[in-house]
Order: sequence, then C-alpha cells, then structure tokens
Amino acid sequence: MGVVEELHELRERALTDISSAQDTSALSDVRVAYLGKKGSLTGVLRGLGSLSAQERPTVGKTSNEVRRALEAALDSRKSELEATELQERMDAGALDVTLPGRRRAQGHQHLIQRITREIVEVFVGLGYTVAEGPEVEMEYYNFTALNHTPHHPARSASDTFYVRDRSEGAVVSATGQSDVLLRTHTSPVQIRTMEENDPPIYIIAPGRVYRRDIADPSHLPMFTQVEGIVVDENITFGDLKGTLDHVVQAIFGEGRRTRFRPHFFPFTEPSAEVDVSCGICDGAGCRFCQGTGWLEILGCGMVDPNVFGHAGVDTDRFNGFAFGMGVERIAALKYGIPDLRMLVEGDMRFLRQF
Ligand code: 2NM
Repeated sequence: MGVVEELHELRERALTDISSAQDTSALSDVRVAYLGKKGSLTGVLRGLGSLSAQERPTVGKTSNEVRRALEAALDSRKSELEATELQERMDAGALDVTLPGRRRAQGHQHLIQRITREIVEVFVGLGYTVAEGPEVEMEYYNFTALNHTPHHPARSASDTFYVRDRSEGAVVSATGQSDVLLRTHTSPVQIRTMEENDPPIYIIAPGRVYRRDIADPSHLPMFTQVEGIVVDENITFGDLKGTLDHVVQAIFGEGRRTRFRPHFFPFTEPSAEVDVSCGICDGAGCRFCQGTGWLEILGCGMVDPNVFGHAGVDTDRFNGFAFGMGVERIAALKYGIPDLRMLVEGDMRFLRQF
C-alpha cells in the first residue's frame, strides 16, 4: 500500500475514533494519538525525508489535508461534547424555583418562662423593677444575711448543693459548711439590691433556684421562683395583702379570693402563707383542693429587722414586706398539671399544648 492510501486509511480510522469519543477527555486522548508528538500522522510526516522527490509533494499535500480534516473534526466534536457536558452539569444542579419551601418547625416559650414573664409584668405594672443575681451564691447572702440560725436545717449538705468543699479550698464557716453554694431561693438578690441602693425599693427577683430534693410529683431539685421586696416608709401588712390580692387575681382570674394563714419564715415577722380559692369548686371543697376549697400558692411577711440590719437599711425610718412563689407550682395549679416532672421532661406532645 502506498503512503497516500495509508494516509487515507489513517484519516478514516481517526474520524471513526473522533465520532465515537464519548467525552472531552477521551477526545483529547484521540487528538494525542493522531496529532501528538508521537502520534500516527506525525510519524508519517517524519518518514517524508526517505521518500523520493517525486512522491514527496503528493504525500506532503495529502498529509496536510488529513491534518486539517482531523483538526476540523476534532474541533467540531469538541464543541458538541462540551455542550453535552455543560447540559449534564446544569441538569445535575437543577433547581426548581417553583417548588414550595420546606416548612421550619416553629418553637415557642416554655410554659414556665411564659408564666414567669406574666408574673413579672404584673409587678412591673405596679412600678416594680426586675433585679437579678448569681445562681452560684455565697452562704452569707443565701442564709446568714437572711436570718437563718447557724444550725438551720436548710444549711445542711443534705438540703443544699454546696459547690466547693474543704478539699477544694473553700472557706469553712462556723456551721461547718463551705461558703459557695447553689442559691436555694432568689432572696440573696434582694440583700444585694438593698446593699447597693437606698430606699424606696420596689423590686422583683425572678430566677432559677436549687434544692437537694428528689424529683417527685410536687418537687424538683431545680425550679423557678419569683420573689419580691418593698422597702419604704410606713409599709403595712395591709399593703402586702392588697398587693398580693391584686397579683393573685391578675394571674388566676378576677373572681378568685385569697386567704392569709400565719406561718414562720426566718426572714419575715410576722409571716404568712397565702392560699387562692379553688378554681374547680370555688371554695366549696373538691378532689382538686383535697376538700379544703383552697390552694397554697405563696409565702410572705414583713421583713425581719435583723435582715434589714445585715443589708444596711435604717430600720428607724424604713420597713417593708417580702414574698416568694414557686412558678412550677403555680403553673401546675393553673393548668391542672398532676406532676411537676412533666415540665422538665421535654415531651413535646405535652409542652406544645401551652
Ligand atoms: C418567701 C416568703 C417570705 C423573702 C424575704 C426576702 C428578704 F430578702 F427580704 F429577706 N426575700 N424574700 C420571702 C419572704 C420569701 O418565699 C416563700
């Protein structure tokens, strides 16, 4: 076979290979195989020198024609394959802008957070301001300044979470307890406020408190309190009753009545526990109120002068009242929740109801 026929055959093979290349990278291999430095056509041209002067121009001309034909075929196949590959990439990343968006889960405040804020708002409406303080507190602010006797049972390590013990370098007090603990009520906030501000003081202290209790239907080791204190001139127990009566009706409803029963707290004298009339039987007595007609909801009293002494309040001029309530207990009574643990278990089927 002559060189010219060889070139024609090479062209036919190359054109077949070009049209059957399935992607740009396979096509690039075909280009190298025929037109590259060691390619078939290049090989033919290298052999040109050994041809006769008669053959040389024809073979030279034919190989140039073949080269141009192959380059044209390669270029056109390349554009074809590039277009296909672009389309494939676009199809793979296709976005249907008419599809509806994925709905995001809508969260909401926890019942306890909501009621805490509702209670705080009632007091804000009466002119009180919100005060906050640390949950990790010193024994002095949590007990001593609040007139707890040195051996008051609440100070014991079985009732209170102590944060540091002797081996960790805590200062050990006369009662044998270390001096850093998780606050058992928000009252320390009121002592700190009285230390730093002159009367008149009208504040509300919402927040988490900790007691070493086993969780059961009526106890949680961590719960939420709203406490408050008033320090002003000539404050009476009547002021306390009127204030709490208003607050109880704002929380539970206009028709509800309050009842004050004598009680004892270390930080107030006299002290009282406050009941609200049962919303199920309206005071007649039923299962919900265990036949009494009343539900216990908060504690209160006139601030003991010993507390004012620790907090630096002039008791010749000022006196006041204080109160405290447990938000989880109020939530349970308001919504008939039978077990406080349901409020912290995170079962959304329960929590979503509120
Ligand atoms: C209660 C009941 C009665 C109270 C007392 C004080 C303070 F700081 F004045 F001593 N704060 N909160 C208090 C009084 C809390 O909770 C059941």
